[in-house]
Amino acid sequence: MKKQQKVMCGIINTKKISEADVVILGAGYEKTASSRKGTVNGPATIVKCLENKLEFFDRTFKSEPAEHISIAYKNIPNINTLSPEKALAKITGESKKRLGGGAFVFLLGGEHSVSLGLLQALAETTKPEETTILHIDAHSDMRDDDSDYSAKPSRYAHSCVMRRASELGYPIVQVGIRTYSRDEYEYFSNPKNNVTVFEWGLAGKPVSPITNILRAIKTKNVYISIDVDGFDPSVMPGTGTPVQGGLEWWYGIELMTKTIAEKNLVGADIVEVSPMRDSVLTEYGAAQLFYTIIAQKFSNRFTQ
Ligand SMILES: [Mn+2]
Repeated sequence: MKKQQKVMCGIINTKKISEADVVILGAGYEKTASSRKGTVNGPATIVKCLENKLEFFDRTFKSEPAEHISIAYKNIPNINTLSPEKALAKITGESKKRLGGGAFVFLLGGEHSVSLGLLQALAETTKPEETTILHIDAHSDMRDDDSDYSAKPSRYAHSCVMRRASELGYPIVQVGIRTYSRDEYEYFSNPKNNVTVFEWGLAGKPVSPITNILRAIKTKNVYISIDVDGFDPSVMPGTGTPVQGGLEWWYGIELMTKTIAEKNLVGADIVEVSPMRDSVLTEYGAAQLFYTIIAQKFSNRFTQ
């Protein structure tokens, strides 16, 4: 008798990873996390929402984007016991494999350090100088190392990820930033480092207009890195190091869709989802962000 195929009825709609338009890579790594843990479960929890909880129909496009895009999920196993360097090497290797097959790679963390794995892979095919990272976060993540708060200092901790990306040559535009150290301040204030920071909540300028942010992205290519703590904790409560006064939900959605409509999105990640016992808001929000980003990226397939 023929073996019954499992019916794929969610937004993740294929198991053929090598043929998918979009490969979601699950990187549940959290070894350098400094506060509340739990991001190791982030990818699986977001994927569950994508499998059977989110609405298929997109009211912006009046269409079912997932019917026009093949989307696969691949978890990168056994990385949480590794050193940051070894975990990153695994993420880079897996990313290269999927990029080489022509897929758009969307990384789900895990802590923010995992983003560097995909950014390193992308740097091998396109010059980093030609891709701007649009970085949504409460934190600058521009430390040189985490020795000011960790007993075992690392230069690949989550709080250092954008410093390492900057050193690779990526221009960076940061949005929603509302806490940083002196070391980070000095780094991003130096024009040589090509970092533009849109801080939230400084006197007289609580929120920056989206047009100003788009103007700051000088390259055609863009990579979007979303730390969910960039959003207000009322929107994304399930995260390790929350900071009050973040991005409002519809502002974030509009920033994503307008950026992707104007630019060429080459990769993306959503990190720092740490599922809570009493709230599912964060994983639902992350799943919706994923679907919104992918729908906009592939919208020419279902619009005139
Ligand atoms: Mn953060």
